[in-house]
Amino acid sequence: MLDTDPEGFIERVIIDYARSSPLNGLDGFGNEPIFGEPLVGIADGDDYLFKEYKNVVHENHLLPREVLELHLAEKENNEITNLENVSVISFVLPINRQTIKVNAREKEGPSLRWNHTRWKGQVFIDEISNYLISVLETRGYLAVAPELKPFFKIFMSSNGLSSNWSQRHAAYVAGLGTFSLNDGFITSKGLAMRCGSVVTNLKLQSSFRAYINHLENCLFYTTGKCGKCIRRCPGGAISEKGHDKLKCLEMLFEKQKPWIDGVHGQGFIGNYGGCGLCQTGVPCATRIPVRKVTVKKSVG
Ligand code: B12
Ligand code: SF4
Ligand code: SF4
Repeated sequence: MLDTDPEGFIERVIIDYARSSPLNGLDGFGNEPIFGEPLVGIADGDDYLFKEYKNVVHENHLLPREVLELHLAEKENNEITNLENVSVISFVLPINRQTIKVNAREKEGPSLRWNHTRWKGQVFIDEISNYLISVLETRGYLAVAPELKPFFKIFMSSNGLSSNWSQRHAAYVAGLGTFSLNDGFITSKGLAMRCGSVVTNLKLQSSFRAYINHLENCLFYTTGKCGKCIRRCPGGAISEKGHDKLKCLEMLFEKQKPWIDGVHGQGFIGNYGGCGLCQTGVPCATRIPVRKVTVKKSVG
């Protein structure tokens, strides 16, 4: 199938792994899946948007081709050096609906289910990325998950915080969704999700982008209304001007700490709670929010 329908093959590998891997399980909650069925998109590694990300994300944001070059430079005596084609496989893992429902009831900090999703979910993202890499490497292709490499970095910048490989910006090129007022990435399965990506030299057909700008799926930008996430944020980090990353960071790492260390925090894991209140209890949590169209009745 890799020869005849490579895009379908990759999608199947990701979906099947998410369905069958024991690591996609919330062991504190009857082993319910952490994530539902993934969305998969493909980006052309030479898409012009990746060059724009040197301005829009960070000057050190890597081009997919640079990712493969850095990977090759790490390995000595590499047999595969062909960089004729560069593709980015991006995947979105929608958070379990029950976790979204429970977190939507919270007002000060994350629910236990969200907290476990933050930490165990990231372990699963690393595993699914490594699995996809092994599938591609055993078939003779280069494959790299940039976030798992030593060259992955997060910088403090004038923009707040930025990494040199932004998963959501890769997903945007791969046609999986757009950003929003709170910076969350709204996909066809909503913004309550986590995501990952793998860069490869396998030739793949890129996915269609069914949007014309990077804010199209957010009601605030399309209708001037909504702003529900502004009221959800316990740290005042979201306003009509957007998402204040430093306030968000302060909430996540400092202000929520006493709340999590107290009675609410029993059973919490990781070095911070996770929050995500802006991703739950909002109209874009599990879908692209619907714009209400008023049709005026004509008389006569
Ligand atoms: C650093 C970081 C943070 C920082 C900064 C967040 C941020 N917005 O960048 C802090 C600590 C605040 C944070 C908080 C959270 N994070 Co965080 N974080 C990251 C990390 C490691 C890097 C993000 C990055 O590089 N950002 C780059 C900057 C530039 O992105 P940006 O400012 O949002 O981008 C704007 C500009 O590009 C602008 N723009 C202007 N012109 C143009 C033009 C074009 C064409 C485009 C596309 C964009 C654009 O639009 C964008 C939106 O405003 C990623 C993992 C990764 N490697 O990607 C996870 C990640 C973004 N975090 C994630 C999550 C889940 C969270 C939290 C919910 C906490 C939690 N774990 O529960 C909160 C939510 C905050 C929020 N409302 O977005 C998820 C995102 C899930 C989602 N649904 O969107 C990620 C992708 C982790 C993952 N593997 O899934 N995070
Ligand atoms: S809650 Fe409303 S304003 Fe906030 S991101 Fe979702 S659609 Fe946009
Ligand atoms: S993650 Fe929490 S603190 Fe950060 S913007 Fe969302 S609701 Fe606010």
